Amino acid sequence: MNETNKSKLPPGQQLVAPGKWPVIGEQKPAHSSDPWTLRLTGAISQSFTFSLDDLVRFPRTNLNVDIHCVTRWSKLDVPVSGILLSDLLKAVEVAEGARFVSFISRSTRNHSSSLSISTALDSKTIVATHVAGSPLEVEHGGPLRNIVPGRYFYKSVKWLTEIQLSEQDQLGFWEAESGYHNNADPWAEERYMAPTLDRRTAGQLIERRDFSGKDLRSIDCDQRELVGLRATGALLRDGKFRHANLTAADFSGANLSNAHFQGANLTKVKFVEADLEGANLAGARLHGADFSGASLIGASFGEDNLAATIDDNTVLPDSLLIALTPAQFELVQQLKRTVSPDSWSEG
Ligand SMILES: Nc1nc2c(c(=O)[nH]1)N[C@H]1C(S)=C(S)[C@@H](COP(=O)(O)O)O[C@H]1N2
Ligand SMILES: [Mo]
Repeated sequence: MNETNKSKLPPGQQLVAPGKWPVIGEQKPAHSSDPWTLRLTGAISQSFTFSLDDLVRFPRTNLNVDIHCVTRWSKLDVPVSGILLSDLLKAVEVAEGARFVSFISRSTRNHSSSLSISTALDSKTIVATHVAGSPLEVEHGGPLRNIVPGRYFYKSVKWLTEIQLSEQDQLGFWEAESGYHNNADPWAEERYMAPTLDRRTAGQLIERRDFSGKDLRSIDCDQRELVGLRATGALLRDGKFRHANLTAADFSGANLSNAHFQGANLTKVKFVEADLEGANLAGARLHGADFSGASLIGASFGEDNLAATIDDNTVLPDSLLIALTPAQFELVQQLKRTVSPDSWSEG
């Protein structure tokens, strides 16, 4: 990585391979036979509905955007073009008391995200129609998505169909559902809101070693003795398990995105079908751990000379490793070469 790229990479982020752009979250818009429109609604003098043809009449702007996903992958200098939010808002009269803007998707769950109007304008929020001179691909939000430069990418809603101005903030889909931070500044690592879990409940669950099916986002289990923990299907985004002993724990189907496992003992742990996007496994002991079917986008197996250790019973199929960044992919290949290659288990 050159010096310029280094200074453009916020803390805890890693670059994707050149030309690679992961598809995250919803994969396609809601089905509809109506032509695409963009509505401006809420705290404005009058609602507007623009067709894609109407939008052609607005001034166009080109921006080089750095994409930073909350699950720790970044893609720098993406040449985006479209219409600045500031130019769109010139067409309407924004009400005096309006402070917030919501971007709403034509998707099955009406996916949305919000920002203060001042943050949205200061960040040069753009309604993007093209990337690198070609129409935005559907899986990345075509025909329209808003892009908020300088915020985690969940603020950039795919298949944008409505921009709603309001006096009060309305939390977006991920912000409400998963505790993603509402400000989302990658330089301040604003990934998650403070957890709501009370210490007593957490303490009892840790005592019983049963997290199965529970919502325990951001739970703090650093250095805990959790041998044989049952945690199938648990919601453990941002969970803290640094230097914990999790020997033979079962995290099958659990959501462990951005979980912290640095230095943990993960001997014989089951991560079958688990979401490990952005999880940190640096220095963890992964002997006999099973990652079959797990999602590893943005996951890390090592940092600053501290790598995970594996053995020939670790199940970490190559088909999963293609989700890693190039540096992490290379590191895991190296780890694999250090254990007896002929008895390697491909799962
Ligand atoms: N409609 C919609 N927009 C969305 C999402 C989603 O699930 N649905 N996911 C968000 C998240 S979490 C990210 S990181 C980016 C991913 O965009 P990409 O798939 O183009 O990389 O879209 C954001 N916008
Ligand atoms: Mo994301």
